[in-house]
Amino acid sequence: MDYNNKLEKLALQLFSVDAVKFGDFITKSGINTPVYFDLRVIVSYPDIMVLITTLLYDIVVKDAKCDHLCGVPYTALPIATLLSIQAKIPMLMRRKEAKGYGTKKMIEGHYKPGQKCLIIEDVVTSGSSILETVKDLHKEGLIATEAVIILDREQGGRQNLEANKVHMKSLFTMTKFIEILLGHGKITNDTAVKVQDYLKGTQAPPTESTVNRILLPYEKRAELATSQIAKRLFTIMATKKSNLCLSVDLTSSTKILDLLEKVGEHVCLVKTHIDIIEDFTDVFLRQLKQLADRFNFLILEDRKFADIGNTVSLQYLKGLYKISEWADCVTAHSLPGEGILKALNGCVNGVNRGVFLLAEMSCEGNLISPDYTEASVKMAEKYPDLITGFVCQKKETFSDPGLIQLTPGVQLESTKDDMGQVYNTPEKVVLDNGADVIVVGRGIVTAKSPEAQVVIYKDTLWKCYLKRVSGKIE
Ligand code: 5IU
Repeated sequence: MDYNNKLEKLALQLFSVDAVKFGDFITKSGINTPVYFDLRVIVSYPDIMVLITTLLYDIVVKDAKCDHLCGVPYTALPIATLLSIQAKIPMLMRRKEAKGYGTKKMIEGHYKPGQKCLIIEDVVTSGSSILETVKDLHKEGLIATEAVIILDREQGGRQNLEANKVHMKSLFTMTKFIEILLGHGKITNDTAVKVQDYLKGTQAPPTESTVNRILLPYEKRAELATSQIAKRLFTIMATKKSNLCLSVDLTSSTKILDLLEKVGEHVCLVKTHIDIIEDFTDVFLRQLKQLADRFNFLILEDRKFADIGNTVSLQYLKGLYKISEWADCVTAHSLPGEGILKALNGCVNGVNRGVFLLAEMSCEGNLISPDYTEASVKMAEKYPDLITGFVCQKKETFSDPGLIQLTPGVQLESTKDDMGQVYNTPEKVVLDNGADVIVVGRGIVTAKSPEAQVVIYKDTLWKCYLKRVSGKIE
């Protein structure tokens, strides 16, 4: 029997066991629908289970390059089990609720961060169930960018999933399914037209996660972050009520330490350019670390690594500065490709480290194109433990709510410097452009009273953030 015959057979069998019904129904989300799928009943029909498994195996699973299969609870769980056995690919199980005791683990089974997981689901409407599973897998450092499903209701799920970087393959679209039933005289033309009209008029709303990066509070995003450094930074931001990163572009170590002594309590992150300091010593680093501990901020070395992996690894671990030993995170260009992310390991001597990847720059005439930005975001997806976020200027650049948008080029007035730097206002970058952590350098450092100015920036930026998450914009 060829593929199309098997599909027809499956559609007819599903119809005959009432896994699909026509009439007037109300869906989970409260909308009326003339067609209703309930695939939970298929566990009572071993022949149908076998047919579904064979088809899913043939179209996707047999060629899938994945380390695990994971069914979306509950209907897809037995199907995932059968596929796991047939393909000899280990399965993972996602809980619906976290255990009430012990670890709050949502994913059962043995796995390692960085492994790939193929998602199995029965019916997709908005795609939100798959996205919940993806989120839980991401939290464990697993990669989930592919899903295979039985039926796509064609109500926006595919688009929602694509927007969240999940590619879906289905056995049936609703249109195809209806066509088969109509062709076999199982439903009338009227019913088929009703379903088609319904599909045209009823698209599921975009799922929460395609819009929520901008509207979610930092506490919530800490929970969604995979990178440990992103988690810590979000938590610090929420605790200190500060989304301000101070860029200490000063060439004297004592001046840096004096400044941080005065302003450290107001910032969540301190950004350094270690190679501009003229009197650098190890003692400076120790004192910087002590300030970071005392005032609870993280340190970002803005090294903008840009070489081949081997050189970057040496620049990161060795030399005078031994950046990996003291910087919680660093910045890196995506220009050299993935080798750079392999060099910047997410864990150095048992301590978590992060990377902000450059996806855009604030200066006029920079050569970064929209394609380059998109490719940088794509490249980061494979390194969920390492990537803390992106240095970028626009909210559209990425959607993952567990990642941080670090935006430089900010002053209270929009201006420029005489070497191409472009400044936007706090309102513009937080409310319009999606900035999560805002980098301010000269706006504070060269002010007459940095200790007064830092409070102004902190309060202004935090107010913008509160307005943003209140949902009263957009
Ligand atoms: N920085 C930018 N723009 C960028 C990137 C980094 O300004 O696109 I990537 C750095 C440079 C400087 C700091 O260390 O952020 C901004 O300092 P001022 O606020 O003083 O311009």
